[in-house]
Amino acid sequence: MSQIAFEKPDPHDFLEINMLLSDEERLLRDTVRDYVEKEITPNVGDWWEAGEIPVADLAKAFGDLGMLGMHLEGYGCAGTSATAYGLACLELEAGDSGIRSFVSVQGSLAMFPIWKFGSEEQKQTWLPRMARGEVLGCFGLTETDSGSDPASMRTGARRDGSDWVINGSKMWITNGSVADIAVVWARTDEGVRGFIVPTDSRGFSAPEIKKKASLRASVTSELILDDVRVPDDFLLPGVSSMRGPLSCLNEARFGIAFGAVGAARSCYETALAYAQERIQFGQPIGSFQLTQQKLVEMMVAVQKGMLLALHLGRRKDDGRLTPEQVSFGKFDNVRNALEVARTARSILGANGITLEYPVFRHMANLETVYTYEGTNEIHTLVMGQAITGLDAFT
Ligand code: TGC
Ligand code: FAD
Repeated sequence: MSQIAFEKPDPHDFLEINMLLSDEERLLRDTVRDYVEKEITPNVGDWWEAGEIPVADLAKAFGDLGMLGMHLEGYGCAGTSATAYGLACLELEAGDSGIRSFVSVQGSLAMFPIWKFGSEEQKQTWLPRMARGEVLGCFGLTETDSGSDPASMRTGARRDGSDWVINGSKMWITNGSVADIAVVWARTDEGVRGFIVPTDSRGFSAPEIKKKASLRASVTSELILDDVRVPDDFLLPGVSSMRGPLSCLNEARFGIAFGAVGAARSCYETALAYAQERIQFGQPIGSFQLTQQKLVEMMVAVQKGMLLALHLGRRKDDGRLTPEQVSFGKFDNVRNALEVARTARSILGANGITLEYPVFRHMANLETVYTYEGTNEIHTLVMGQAITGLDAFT
């Protein structure tokens, strides 16, 4: 009787998930991976340590690669599938969560509201330049006293003739001080409305938030709007409720469900290589049962995270992905990535606390990822509400 010869599983793709991707998806993934390995990975530790990123270079590079607003149709955007966008987020976040944030904020949080809720003129004016990386955007929703509960925002806008006058402030805004335009959400007599605010408007300022111990390869800022005046045609006409900003969050959270797997994969692969080389008690630490258990837990988490992300990607491409399912992905993949990062840190011993390896940087970054785009607790409550029908937010 002939025996079936099984190949040994690939430690980097144990379940052969690669086979679930189309040729086009693999090509895109490899292009982004190649870019990250050449341009981001060798430099990002230094950027992170300095708390500075080469904003203009990144914007141009991502524009040239067609990654800004890549899953949007028309207006100079690449129009890829949602799954392809997710895979790009994964590869970027294998480099650094802050670099993935750069792309998510531009595409999902600044371009998407214009694409979804903007007038034809606004789309023509802004989107092609944003897709090329010539105009950078940011997304102003969170305020000092309105984080998980953005509906309690105080920033307000009132009509004054054919203009709007906006007053208030936003906090923790990615790319705030390097953006050319801010999509600002404000309370009005007509509900919550979105405004495209050029950052050189009189009364607008965006001081950068310093002393961050997480997401250091990303610019984070406060936005201050002091009697900022914009014409009526800078108002997004398509939405006048919290549905506006929350719809944008679905897009960005989807990217994070993939992205977190990238950070976890980088930690797992670093720990696996380290465990095979590091000798203690005369043997590689990978030969100890306790280390193998850690490596297996990490590998399983990465593979399961990938399957989950891909499933969400396929559902999104079919137009069937619900916000609660997005919460599932953000919730589970981020908490698991954080656990993988902490475990990898322990395998690296003292080396695990340096920036010579990516692990501590990923671990620190993932603390932000756990909190932004809806905290772990908020996504728990979104899913809790979905399965019980009961609202536990208040
Ligand atoms: P609620 O009263 O339930 O609904 C208000 C309106 O919004 C609609 N809606 C949604 N629409 C689309 N997608 C969703 N996920 C939606 N959730 C609700 C809803 O149908 C309703 O529409 P309408 O037309 O009837 O008015 O909303 P709520 O105010 O009670 O909020 C619920 C809650 C707590 C889930 C929401 O506030 C929430 O998600 N809080 C978390 C806040 C958050 O995630 N902030 C993120 C800020 S941006 C950021 O972190 C960027 S990080 C940078 C990066 O990504 O790299
Ligand atoms: P809080 O809402 O004060 O929450 C504190 C704790 O209380 C959390 O554990 C939370 O889960 C818990 N909690 C709150 N409510 C409940 C409840 N009902 N039940 C149980 N627990 C609850 N925002 C933007 O608008 N644009 C951006 O570009 C952006 N970028 C960011 C970049 C960084 C680096 C960071 C750190 C944040 C960014 N944010 C941005 C803000 C982010 O979305 C908020 O930090 C997040 O929504 C949580 O709000 P908060 O920090 O005010 O925490």
